[in-house]
Amino acid sequence: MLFYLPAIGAHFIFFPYSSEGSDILLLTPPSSNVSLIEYRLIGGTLDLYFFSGPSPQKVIEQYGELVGLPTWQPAWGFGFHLCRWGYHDMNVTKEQVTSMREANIPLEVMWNDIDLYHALRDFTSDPVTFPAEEMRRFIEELASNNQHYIPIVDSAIGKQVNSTDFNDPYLRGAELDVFIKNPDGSEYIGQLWPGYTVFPDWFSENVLEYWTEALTNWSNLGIEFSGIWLDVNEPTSFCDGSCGTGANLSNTSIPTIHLPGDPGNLITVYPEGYNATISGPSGNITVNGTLTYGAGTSSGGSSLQKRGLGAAGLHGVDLTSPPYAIHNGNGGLGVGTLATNATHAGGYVELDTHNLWGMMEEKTTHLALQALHPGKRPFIISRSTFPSSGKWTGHWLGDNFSSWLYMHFSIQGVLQFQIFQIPFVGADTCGFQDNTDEELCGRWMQLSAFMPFFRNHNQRGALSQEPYRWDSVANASRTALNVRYSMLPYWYTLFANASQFGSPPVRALFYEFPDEPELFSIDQQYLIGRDILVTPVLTPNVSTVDGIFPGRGRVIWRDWYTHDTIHASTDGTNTTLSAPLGHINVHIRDGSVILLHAQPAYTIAETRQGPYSLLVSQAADGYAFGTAYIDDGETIPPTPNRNLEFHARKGAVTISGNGSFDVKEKLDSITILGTAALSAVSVQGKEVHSWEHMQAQQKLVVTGLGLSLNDQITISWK
Ligand code: MIG
Repeated sequence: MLFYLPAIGAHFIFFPYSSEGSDILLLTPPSSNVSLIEYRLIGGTLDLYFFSGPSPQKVIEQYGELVGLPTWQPAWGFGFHLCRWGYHDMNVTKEQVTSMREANIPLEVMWNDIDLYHALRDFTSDPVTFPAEEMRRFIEELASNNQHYIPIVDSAIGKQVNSTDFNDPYLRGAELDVFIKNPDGSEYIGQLWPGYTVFPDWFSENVLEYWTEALTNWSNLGIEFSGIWLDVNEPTSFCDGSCGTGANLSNTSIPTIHLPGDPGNLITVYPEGYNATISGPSGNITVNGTLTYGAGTSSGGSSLQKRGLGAAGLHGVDLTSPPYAIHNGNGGLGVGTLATNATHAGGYVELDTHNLWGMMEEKTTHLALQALHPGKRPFIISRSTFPSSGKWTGHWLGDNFSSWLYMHFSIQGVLQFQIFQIPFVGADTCGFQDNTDEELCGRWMQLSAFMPFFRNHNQRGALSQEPYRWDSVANASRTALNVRYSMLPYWYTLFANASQFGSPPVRALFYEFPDEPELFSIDQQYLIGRDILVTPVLTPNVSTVDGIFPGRGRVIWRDWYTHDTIHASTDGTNTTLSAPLGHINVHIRDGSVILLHAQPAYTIAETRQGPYSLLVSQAADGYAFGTAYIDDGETIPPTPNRNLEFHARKGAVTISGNGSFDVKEKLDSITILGTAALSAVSVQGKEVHSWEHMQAQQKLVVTGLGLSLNDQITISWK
């Protein structure tokens, strides 16, 4: 928990390190201004750590020192990812890649969900719908276009149902003795999509060998993935306890599942404000040119109750749970997951280690990917996390809903995971559960373009929501992706700082302005690093948005697109900004220098092969400062890199650097905001004429530079 102590003006984190189930209660007795935190643990040890800050950023960094700093992400991971449950064969999957290209919306990574699997089993591909050799060709074609492929890995391994059924990942795991057991040493058999399943035991001796072999075999089969999506790793089990022990495994009716979108489980809910009676099931904003959004009533609040694993049903307290029943809101501790008496190598029981399962899977997967692709940064996105998960994986925020409420929640989620040191995080853009609509999806594509992990993911059977489906969403996506890809050097530097120092890439406003209490509760805006303020639209049927511009008038905020100075309220209250559909407000803080890609392209690789530009946003006294970290974007550090420093004062900008990485792409242009009228510009001491000055924005743009970022650079004007 991150706290602020007004009396001493310091922030601190108070962190209980325990993997036990627990209740953590924040109690504020009536008529008291003192809050108490009560920890109720059901076992294990409780270590308390205090991090004294004093600044919000410092406490987060200090916490990172304890749990481990975030893994380095490959540059391509910052591209746009497209996924859904329901790309039911290879052709449909390929069509997405084609349609994205035709719509000229950058697609970096194509994903498949469990549709890919044969008999819903891990490490397979369906021989009819996803033939492995054709998948190999498809993925190789992606690779030849600088694109990537990511498949899902479920937590449970399908048990063989009879003597003629072979499932190598099961057989090999049994042979290597890597599966979780019952207390009597027999196999623990739960249930997931493939029916009866066993679960890898990450404590077991051979599990890394097993997992590496399984992933390698899968890749060799033709599923030549660049990264891995780890799902249902709480881990999920659909039945109570070891339900397969003693059961008839060839009973093919197990489990009885009505997949979303199938008859009996149709998806009929739309976002707040969407009027399906008027607009029909299309999700479109307009019918015959008439705006329909905003016509209905909000349904957002009720969807909160639908969170959770669902399929297991409600149960009384499990006999194997301890006497104190924690308030987990889902019945007994084994509901929807492994029973508390499931037993690991070394005799560890699930009761004590449950919360570690996902993190240990992430670590094992990370090491397996390193073995498969030596020297390359593993790319993993995982659902379950625990302190130190960030060392191994990124995270998506799980099954959200296609609603304005959940789009808003995604900001809180991303901010929380910065504190947790799992900074590479994002929501299912346009929403997972229920149907999205054109307006929500357009706004959400723009918001997520300014989040670390950017993936559009959708529920099986819901309205299709790829960004090319609606013209307005396509436009909004192209615009926002263009900004995102140009900002990549900035994101990349922020993540290098996260991996080296634990600094949070995405920040709540008060991290940067801790003396302005009006910012403490702001979760509708956020900062990317120190310098970029994002003010998204989070409600339907509006064309303006309110936001606070931190600094109470002492900071000059400039519009990202126009470079105009914002005339914001100076007393910590809201300023209203124009925000028509297709426009997301982004502002640049003064005193900043940001390195950009000058030619954002279709893929990250092509973008990185283009030239750089520099954006200098001077403070009133001319001061500005920034840094950039550059390397090859894929090798696990230590690897050659270059650290650049940018300094500006009235009349000059200098660039200096150190490191052994050879930056081949040239600095093409520089934009300096906050310059008064001028008559001459010099580059490296020589006067140049390829410049323009715009008085309205006090903007100097110098083009045609062709400078090497390996050299010291000085640009001056008078
Ligand atoms: O039990 O693989 O959160 O993203 O599409 C549901 C199907 C399993 C849950 C994931 C979701 C994924 C879905 N999975």
